[in-house]
Amino acid sequence: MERTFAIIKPDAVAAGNTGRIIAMIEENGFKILAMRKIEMTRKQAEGFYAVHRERPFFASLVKFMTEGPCVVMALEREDAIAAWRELMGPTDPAKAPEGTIRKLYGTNIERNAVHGSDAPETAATELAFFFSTADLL
Ligand code: FUP
Repeated sequence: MERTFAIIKPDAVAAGNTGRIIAMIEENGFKILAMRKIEMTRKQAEGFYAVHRERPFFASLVKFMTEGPCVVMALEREDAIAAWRELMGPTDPAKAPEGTIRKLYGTNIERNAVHGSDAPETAATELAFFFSTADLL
């Protein structure tokens, strides 16, 4: 079993797609270990996306991620990191295959509905950023 970190981003929450995305997560065999609806502060968004801080889209990304509530989740499944990224689809919804969450609910490369960790190390860091050990037992 593997764990990954997921976010239903502010665009998808505001559009009323939280329930449909959670249903897709469960239909695809993920167990939701922990889940919380939050409004990210600017400091949290800047910290979470610190790896992108030199990129031209950073300020806009932080603004988007703090514009309204999002849902943070710890997911567990066999091969969870790769399986969740496959279900999300690629970063740019325009390039996403039919049936993926970003194809269904994403708008553009920034407003792309969901986040997922890209490797075991980032999954561990991102899970610990939003959840405590006691949330993940
Ligand atoms: P992903 O792992 O698919 O979420 O993609 P990245 O880690 O490359 O990017 C993280 C987030 O930065 C994306 F979800 C949206 C944002 N981004 C942009 O806004 N513009 C870009 O050109 C690339 C990424």
